[in-house]
Amino acid sequence: MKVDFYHGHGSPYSWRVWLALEHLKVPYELKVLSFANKDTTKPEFVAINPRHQVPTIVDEGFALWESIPILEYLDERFGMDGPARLYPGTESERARIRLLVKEIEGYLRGEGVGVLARELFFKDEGVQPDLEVVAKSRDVIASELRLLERKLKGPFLCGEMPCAADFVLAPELGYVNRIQFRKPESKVGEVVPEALRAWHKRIEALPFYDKTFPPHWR
Ligand SMILES: N[C@@H](CCC(=O)N[C@@H](CS)C(=O)NCC(=O)O)C(=O)O
Repeated sequence: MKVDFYHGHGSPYSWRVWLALEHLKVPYELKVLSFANKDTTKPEFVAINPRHQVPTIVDEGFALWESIPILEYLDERFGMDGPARLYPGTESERARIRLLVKEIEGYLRGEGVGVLARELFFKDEGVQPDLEVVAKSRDVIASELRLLERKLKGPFLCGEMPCAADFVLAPELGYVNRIQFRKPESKVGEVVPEALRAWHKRIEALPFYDKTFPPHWR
């Protein structure tokens, strides 16, 4: 039986889960919701997820939302006996991955990329971005990426294969590139360290990456 995966193109949270489903080779049914059409607030979706957010999955009648609990569930449900893991290794190695995930979520996204994207893309029509907020969030992105660069353990954040932390980081670099493309004056692309640029190229080269890329960003 396939897992239903409710997704919205461009959501960094949902993108994490799509990469993870592919990595684990989980059979899933992609259900794309349109933010423009307010699909997340329609009664049929709210009946599944009262918080009306993507990502949401339904596995044999069990509905789950919040990207990080979803990653942990998918790993336990499909990773244990499958071809790949999201949280591989010993107890301390798995704890390290959870720590990276938490830090990427809290600092890089929460205080950096999310703040910058809101400031540049999601303000009311005609309201100018606050340049102090732009500079501060870019500094956060720069320092968080410098820290993360040192966490690479080979080609990926936990070694030879990508893990949950890679799939939480990947949409953030996707967003940094997107912001740089649409708002070059932000100069945010310049703060990505060399080793993470190379890491991002390896992520982009994964056989399933391309289909997860937001179509309206092409
Ligand atoms: N903390 C949540 C955040 C999910 C989230 O914010 N989803 C947004 C898109 S980026 C959403 O579905 N918004 C639609 C709505 O609130 O109706 C997670 O990690 O999954």
